[in-house]
Amino acid sequence: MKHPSDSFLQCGRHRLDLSYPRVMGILNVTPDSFSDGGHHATLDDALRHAETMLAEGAAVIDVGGESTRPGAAAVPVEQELDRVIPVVERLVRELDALVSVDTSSPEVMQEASARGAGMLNDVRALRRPGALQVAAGSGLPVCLMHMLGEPDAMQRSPRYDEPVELAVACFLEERVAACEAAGLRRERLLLDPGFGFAKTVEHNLRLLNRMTALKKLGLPLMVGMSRKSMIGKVLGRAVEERLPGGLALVSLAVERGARLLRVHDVGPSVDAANMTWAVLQEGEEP
Ligand code: 7PJ
Repeated sequence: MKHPSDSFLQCGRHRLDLSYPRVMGILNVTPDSFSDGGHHATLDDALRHAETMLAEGAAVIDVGGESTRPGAAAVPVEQELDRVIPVVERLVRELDALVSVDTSSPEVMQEASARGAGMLNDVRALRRPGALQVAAGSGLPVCLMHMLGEPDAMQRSPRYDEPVELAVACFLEERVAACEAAGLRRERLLLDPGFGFAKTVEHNLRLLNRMTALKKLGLPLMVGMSRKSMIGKVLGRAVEERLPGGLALVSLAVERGARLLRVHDVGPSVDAANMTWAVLQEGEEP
Protein backbone atom coordinates (compact mmCIF):
# COMPACT_ATOMS: atom_id res chain seq x y z
CA MET A 1 0.00 0.00 0.00
CA LYS A 2 1.35 3.37 -1.03
CA HIS A 3 1.51 5.99 1.69
CA PRO A 4 -0.42 9.14 0.64
CA SER A 5 2.64 11.34 1.27
CA ASP A 6 4.42 9.37 -1.49
CA SER A 7 2.68 11.52 -4.07
CA PHE A 8 3.93 14.83 -2.63
CA LEU A 9 7.33 16.29 -3.36
CA GLN A 10 8.53 18.97 -0.97
CA CYS A 11 10.07 21.63 -3.22
CA GLY A 12 11.45 24.24 -0.84
CA ARG A 13 8.42 26.19 0.42
CA HIS A 14 6.12 24.53 -2.14
CA ARG A 15 4.55 21.12 -1.99
CA LEU A 16 4.04 19.53 -5.40
CA ASP A 17 1.18 17.04 -5.59
CA LEU A 18 2.15 14.36 -8.08
CA SER A 19 -0.85 12.11 -7.43
CA TYR A 20 -1.97 13.21 -10.92
CA PRO A 21 -0.03 14.43 -13.97
CA ARG A 22 1.31 17.98 -13.72
CA VAL A 23 2.72 20.34 -16.28
CA MET A 24 6.04 22.18 -16.15
CA GLY A 25 6.30 25.26 -18.37
CA ILE A 26 9.59 25.88 -20.17
CA LEU A 27 11.17 29.30 -19.72
CA ASN A 28 14.27 29.63 -21.86
CA VAL A 29 16.54 32.50 -20.97
CA THR A 30 19.14 31.86 -23.63
CA PRO A 31 19.69 34.89 -25.90
CA ASP A 32 18.61 32.94 -29.00
CA SER A 33 15.18 32.40 -27.43
CA PHE A 34 14.40 36.14 -27.45
CA SER A 35 14.03 38.36 -30.48
CA ASP A 36 14.87 41.66 -28.81
CA GLY A 37 18.28 42.43 -27.36
CA GLY A 38 17.95 44.56 -24.21
CA HIS A 39 18.58 42.74 -20.95
CA HIS A 40 15.87 44.45 -18.94
CA ALA A 41 13.28 43.91 -21.67
CA THR A 42 14.31 40.27 -21.71
CA LEU A 43 13.78 39.88 -17.98
CA ASP A 44 10.35 41.52 -18.10
CA ASP A 45 9.37 39.36 -21.06
CA ALA A 46 10.45 36.26 -19.18
CA LEU A 47 8.34 37.24 -16.18
CA ARG A 48 5.29 37.93 -18.31
CA HIS A 49 5.67 34.64 -20.12
CA ALA A 50 5.96 32.75 -16.82
CA GLU A 51 2.89 34.52 -15.50
CA THR A 52 0.91 33.39 -18.55
CA MET A 53 2.09 29.79 -18.15
CA LEU A 54 1.10 29.78 -14.45
CA ALA A 55 -2.35 31.14 -15.36
CA GLU A 56 -2.68 28.34 -17.92
CA GLY A 57 -2.08 25.75 -15.22
CA ALA A 58 1.66 25.16 -15.03
CA ALA A 59 2.61 23.74 -11.64
CA VAL A 60 6.32 24.44 -12.15
CA ILE A 61 8.37 26.89 -14.23
CA ASP A 62 11.62 25.42 -15.57
CA VAL A 63 14.25 28.11 -16.13
CA GLY A 64 17.13 27.24 -18.43
CA GLY A 65 20.12 29.40 -19.38
CA GLU A 66 22.21 26.84 -21.18
CA SER A 67 21.14 25.68 -24.60
CA THR A 68 21.16 21.89 -24.48
CA ARG A 69 19.92 21.45 -28.00
CA PRO A 70 21.94 18.97 -30.06
CA GLY A 71 25.08 20.67 -31.32
CA ALA A 72 24.88 23.53 -28.80
CA ALA A 73 28.10 25.05 -27.49
CA ALA A 74 28.92 25.16 -23.77
CA VAL A 75 28.05 28.36 -21.86
CA PRO A 76 30.54 29.77 -19.31
CA VAL A 77 29.18 29.52 -15.77
CA GLU A 78 29.26 33.30 -15.16
CA GLN A 79 27.06 33.82 -18.18
CA GLU A 80 24.65 31.10 -17.07
CA LEU A 81 24.44 32.68 -13.59
CA ASP A 82 23.79 36.12 -15.14
CA ARG A 83 20.97 34.77 -17.25
CA VAL A 84 19.29 32.48 -14.75
CA ILE A 85 19.61 33.96 -11.27
CA PRO A 86 17.78 37.29 -11.82
CA VAL A 87 14.89 35.39 -13.41
CA VAL A 88 14.71 32.88 -10.55
CA GLU A 89 14.77 35.69 -8.03
CA ARG A 90 11.92 37.60 -9.63
CA LEU A 91 9.79 34.50 -10.30
CA VAL A 92 10.05 33.61 -6.62
CA ARG A 93 9.58 37.12 -5.25
CA GLU A 94 6.94 38.51 -7.60
CA LEU A 95 4.99 35.42 -8.65
CA ASP A 96 5.68 33.05 -5.73
CA ALA A 97 6.29 30.41 -8.41
CA LEU A 98 7.65 26.92 -7.91
CA VAL A 99 10.82 27.33 -9.94
CA SER A 100 12.92 24.52 -11.33
CA VAL A 101 16.36 25.25 -12.74
CA ASP A 102 17.53 23.40 -15.84
CA THR A 103 21.27 23.31 -15.16
CA SER A 104 24.27 21.03 -14.78
CA SER A 105 26.49 23.58 -13.01
CA PRO A 106 26.89 23.21 -9.26
CA GLU A 107 27.40 26.99 -9.00
CA VAL A 108 24.03 27.66 -10.60
CA MET A 109 22.33 24.99 -8.47
CA GLN A 110 23.79 26.52 -5.32
CA GLU A 111 22.88 30.10 -6.16
CA ALA A 112 19.40 29.23 -7.46
CA SER A 113 18.52 27.23 -4.36
CA ALA A 114 19.74 30.11 -2.17
CA ARG A 115 17.36 32.43 -4.08
CA GLY A 116 14.33 30.23 -3.54
CA ALA A 117 14.27 27.75 -6.43
CA GLY A 118 12.26 24.64 -5.55
CA MET A 119 13.65 21.98 -7.87
CA LEU A 120 16.79 21.07 -9.81
CA ASN A 121 16.61 19.62 -13.31
CA ASP A 122 19.88 18.25 -14.65
CA VAL A 123 20.15 16.76 -18.15
CA ARG A 124 23.54 15.37 -17.05
CA ALA A 125 22.05 13.68 -13.97
CA LEU A 126 24.51 15.32 -11.52
CA ARG A 127 27.63 14.02 -13.28
CA ARG A 128 29.54 17.34 -13.26
CA PRO A 129 32.17 17.48 -10.50
CA GLY A 130 30.59 18.86 -7.33
CA ALA A 131 26.99 18.65 -8.60
CA LEU A 132 26.01 15.63 -6.47
CA GLN A 133 27.23 17.31 -3.30
CA VAL A 134 25.57 20.66 -3.99
CA ALA A 135 22.29 19.02 -5.00
CA ALA A 136 22.35 16.81 -1.89
CA GLY A 137 23.03 19.84 0.33
CA SER A 138 20.25 21.92 -1.27
CA GLY A 139 17.52 19.71 0.15
CA LEU A 140 15.58 20.13 -3.12
CA PRO A 141 14.09 17.46 -5.38
CA VAL A 142 16.20 16.64 -8.43
CA CYS A 143 15.25 15.37 -11.86
CA LEU A 144 17.87 12.96 -13.20
CA MET A 145 17.82 12.71 -17.00
CA HIS A 146 19.42 10.14 -19.26
CA MET A 147 21.90 11.31 -21.87
CA LEU A 148 24.86 9.59 -23.48
CA GLY A 149 27.79 11.97 -23.94
CA GLU A 150 27.52 15.75 -24.20
CA PRO A 151 25.04 17.86 -26.23
CA ASP A 152 27.74 19.01 -28.68
CA ALA A 153 28.50 15.45 -29.80
CA MET A 154 25.48 13.44 -28.90
CA GLN A 155 23.59 13.28 -32.19
CA ARG A 156 26.55 12.08 -34.24
CA SER A 157 25.92 8.34 -33.89
CA PRO A 158 23.75 7.30 -30.99
CA ARG A 159 24.22 3.55 -30.48
CA TYR A 160 22.99 1.25 -27.77
CA ASP A 161 24.13 -2.35 -27.35
CA GLU A 162 20.85 -3.37 -25.72
CA PRO A 163 17.21 -2.29 -26.03
CA VAL A 164 17.26 1.46 -25.40
CA GLU A 165 14.81 1.34 -22.48
CA LEU A 166 17.05 -1.12 -20.64
CA ALA A 167 20.13 1.04 -21.22
CA VAL A 168 18.24 4.07 -19.93
CA ALA A 169 16.84 2.21 -16.89
CA CYS A 170 20.29 0.86 -16.05
CA PHE A 171 21.91 4.31 -16.30
CA LEU A 172 19.21 5.94 -14.16
CA GLU A 173 19.45 3.19 -11.54
CA GLU A 174 23.19 3.81 -11.31
CA ARG A 175 22.61 7.57 -10.89
CA VAL A 176 19.99 6.96 -8.18
CA ALA A 177 22.56 4.83 -6.32
CA ALA A 178 25.18 7.60 -6.69
CA CYS A 179 22.68 10.09 -5.26
CA GLU A 180 21.87 7.87 -2.32
CA ALA A 181 25.58 7.37 -1.62
CA ALA A 182 25.96 11.19 -1.54
CA GLY A 183 23.12 11.52 0.97
CA LEU A 184 20.42 12.52 -1.51
CA ARG A 185 17.47 10.33 -0.62
CA ARG A 186 15.50 8.65 -3.40
CA GLU A 187 12.28 10.27 -2.15
CA ARG A 188 13.69 13.49 -3.62
CA LEU A 189 14.30 12.11 -7.12
CA LEU A 190 12.43 12.17 -10.42
CA LEU A 191 13.58 10.26 -13.49
CA ASP A 192 13.52 11.33 -17.13
CA PRO A 193 14.36 9.16 -20.17
CA GLY A 194 15.81 12.19 -21.97
CA PHE A 195 13.86 12.23 -25.23
CA GLY A 196 15.96 13.61 -28.05
CA PHE A 197 19.26 13.34 -26.20
CA ALA A 198 21.59 10.97 -28.08
CA LYS A 199 18.67 9.03 -29.50
CA THR A 200 17.38 8.29 -32.97
CA VAL A 201 13.67 8.78 -33.75
CA GLU A 202 13.21 5.02 -33.37
CA HIS A 203 14.89 5.13 -29.94
CA ASN A 204 12.61 7.97 -28.85
CA LEU A 205 9.41 6.29 -30.04
CA ARG A 206 10.37 2.98 -28.49
CA LEU A 207 11.32 4.65 -25.19
CA LEU A 208 7.88 6.20 -24.94
CA ASN A 209 6.13 2.96 -25.86
CA ARG A 210 8.21 1.02 -23.32
CA MET A 211 8.24 3.62 -20.58
CA THR A 212 6.85 1.07 -18.12
CA ALA A 213 10.42 -0.30 -17.97
CA LEU A 214 11.32 2.96 -16.19
CA LYS A 215 8.17 3.06 -14.09
CA LYS A 216 9.46 -0.12 -12.43
CA LEU A 217 12.21 1.92 -10.76
CA GLY A 218 9.45 3.29 -8.51
CA LEU A 219 10.16 7.01 -8.86
CA PRO A 220 8.02 9.72 -10.48
CA LEU A 221 8.68 10.08 -14.19
CA MET A 222 9.20 13.35 -15.97
CA VAL A 223 9.23 13.69 -19.78
CA GLY A 224 10.13 16.42 -22.23
CA MET A 225 9.08 15.96 -25.85
CA SER A 226 7.62 19.39 -26.58
CA ARG A 227 8.42 20.58 -30.13
CA LYS A 228 11.29 18.08 -30.41
CA SER A 229 12.58 16.69 -33.68
CA MET A 230 10.99 13.28 -33.05
CA ILE A 231 7.69 15.00 -33.91
CA GLY A 232 9.23 16.85 -36.83
CA LYS A 233 10.69 13.67 -38.28
CA VAL A 234 7.57 11.51 -37.97
CA LEU A 235 5.11 14.15 -39.19
CA GLY A 236 7.32 16.30 -41.39
CA ARG A 237 6.47 19.42 -39.36
CA ALA A 238 8.51 22.54 -38.67
CA VAL A 239 9.05 23.55 -35.01
CA GLU A 240 6.05 25.90 -34.93
CA GLU A 241 3.75 23.17 -36.33
CA ARG A 242 4.45 20.48 -33.74
CA LEU A 243 1.74 21.13 -31.14
CA PRO A 244 -0.83 18.52 -32.28
CA GLY A 245 1.88 15.86 -32.44
CA GLY A 246 3.15 17.01 -29.05
CA LEU A 247 -0.29 16.70 -27.48
CA ALA A 248 -0.57 13.11 -28.74
CA LEU A 249 2.74 12.43 -26.99
CA VAL A 250 1.57 14.12 -23.78
CA SER A 251 -1.51 11.90 -23.73
CA LEU A 252 0.47 8.73 -24.32
CA ALA A 253 3.13 9.70 -21.78
CA VAL A 254 0.42 10.15 -19.14
CA GLU A 255 -1.01 6.74 -20.03
CA ARG A 256 2.49 5.23 -19.74
CA GLY A 257 3.02 6.74 -16.28
CA ALA A 258 4.56 10.22 -16.64
CA ARG A 259 3.69 12.61 -13.80
CA LEU A 260 5.55 15.73 -14.85
CA LEU A 261 5.34 16.99 -18.43
CA ARG A 262 7.88 19.59 -19.52
CA VAL A 263 6.28 21.64 -22.30
CA HIS A 264 6.26 24.96 -24.15
CA ASP A 265 2.50 25.07 -24.76
CA VAL A 266 1.09 24.88 -21.25
CA GLY A 267 -2.66 25.42 -21.70
CA PRO A 268 -3.23 22.78 -24.40
CA SER A 269 -0.91 20.33 -22.61
CA VAL A 270 -2.79 20.71 -19.31
CA ASP A 271 -6.04 19.89 -21.15
CA ALA A 272 -4.50 16.89 -22.91
CA ALA A 273 -3.07 15.56 -19.64
CA ASN A 274 -6.27 16.13 -17.64
CA MET A 275 -8.48 14.59 -20.33
CA THR A 276 -6.27 11.51 -20.54
CA TRP A 277 -6.17 11.25 -16.76
CA ALA A 278 -9.97 11.44 -16.51
CA VAL A 279 -10.27 8.41 -18.79
CA LEU A 280 -7.64 6.48 -16.83
CA GLN A 281 -9.56 7.00 -13.57
CA GLU A 282 -12.72 5.22 -14.72
CA GLY A 283 -13.39 1.52 -14.99
CA GLU A 284 -9.83 0.30 -14.86
CA GLU A 285 -9.50 -3.50 -15.12
CA PRO A 286 -8.43 -5.01 -11.80
C1 7PJ B 1 14.75 18.25 -21.45
C2 7PJ B 1 15.23 18.98 -20.37
C3 7PJ B 1 14.09 17.01 -21.21
C4 7PJ B 1 14.48 17.40 -18.87
C5 7PJ B 1 15.68 20.02 -22.22
C6 7PJ B 1 14.44 21.03 -25.34
C7 7PJ B 1 15.82 20.73 -24.95
N1 7PJ B 1 15.12 18.57 -19.09
N2 7PJ B 1 15.82 20.09 -20.87
N3 7PJ B 1 13.99 16.64 -19.89
N4 7PJ B 1 15.02 18.92 -22.59
N5 7PJ B 1 14.35 16.95 -17.62
O1 7PJ B 1 13.56 21.38 -24.54
O2 7PJ B 1 14.18 20.91 -26.57
O3 7PJ B 1 13.64 16.28 -22.10
S1 7PJ B 1 16.31 21.24 -23.30
